[in-house]
Amino acid sequence: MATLDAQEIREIIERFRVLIVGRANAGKTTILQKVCNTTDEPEIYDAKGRKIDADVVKSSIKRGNHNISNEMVFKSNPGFVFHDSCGFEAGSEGEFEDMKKFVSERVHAKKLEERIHAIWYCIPMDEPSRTFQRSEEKFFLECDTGHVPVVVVFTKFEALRPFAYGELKKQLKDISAEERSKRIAKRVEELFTQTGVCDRLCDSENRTRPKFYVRLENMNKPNTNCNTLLERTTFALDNEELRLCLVSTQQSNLELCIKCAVATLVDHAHKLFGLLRINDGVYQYDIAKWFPHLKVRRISIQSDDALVMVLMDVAHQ
Ligand SMILES: Nc1nc2c(ncn2[C@@H]2O[C@H](COP(=O)(O)OP(=O)(O)O)[C@@H](O)[C@H]2O)c(=O)[nH]1
Ligand SMILES: [Mg+2]
Repeated sequence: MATLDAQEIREIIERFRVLIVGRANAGKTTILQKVCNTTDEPEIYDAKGRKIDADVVKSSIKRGNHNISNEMVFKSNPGFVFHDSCGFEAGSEGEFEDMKKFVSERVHAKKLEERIHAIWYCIPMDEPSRTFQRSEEKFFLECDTGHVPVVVVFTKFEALRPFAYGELKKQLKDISAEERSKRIAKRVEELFTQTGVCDRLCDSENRTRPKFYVRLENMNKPNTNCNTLLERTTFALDNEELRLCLVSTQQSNLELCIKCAVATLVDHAHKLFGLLRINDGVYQYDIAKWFPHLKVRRISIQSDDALVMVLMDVAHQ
């Protein structure tokens, strides 16, 4: 296929379509707002593209009949279309079946403009004992997500800290602030592992398994972003056109644009010069040396004659 530019690809795929799943209050809408750089409420359209009054949607959600095929679009970035599962855990078996049908239809949709390109499954961490509930179990056990990547988002991750702090309180007296935060961070990791959520997500019985995990915290605060979610989603897509569509649609992460541009060029160069065995390390060094926050040095490892780069993020030292 001839190379298409971002604009042409966007015309074919039209808009990047995401299904966001998770119980009520998981932080779904907050994530979508961050991705679209806005604090506004989205506009809602039905499956036929007719705008629906926001108050009508709100009251029908309250009554428990939300339509997953409704499209949410933020004025600040109409290149994204979102579908919200809207807390299906509270609903009936019928509601779950509707969602299952919608997912299956839309991940395999023949019409490109109807297809879902990514699924974000949100699991909030503010109730660590309830990370994997019946709704999660059913979704991962039964839903057919085809080739569409599912990225699991552990939301409100900072909520684990007070639990860790509460347990360690006595030990934390009379030690340095640095040591204190180290111990809390370690306990947070232990608490996270103890939830068993990752094991359950990867259970071999599951029909759907996540391609990546992302931890997000403090998304309710102004100076935070969803860059890791956008990045993981980009690299979870198995198709370069789709990746280009997502990266050129999102407008909040310039670093991601650079990463993808470089990664794609390096990949193409490898295909072209593959036989010449150009070393990855050479590229890494030549690219990394241009970035001011990276200190780059070469290390030569004799055993396999490889050139290994050590990138030290000065900002984190
Ligand atoms: N502490 C904390 N609160 C959050 C975070 N993300 C969202 N919230 C809050 O959680 C509540 C529910 O968020 P919302 O996005 O409406 O959840 P939704 O029901 O899944 O759409 C709101 O009060 C948000 O401000 C987070 O990362 N940390
Ligand atoms: Mg919401």
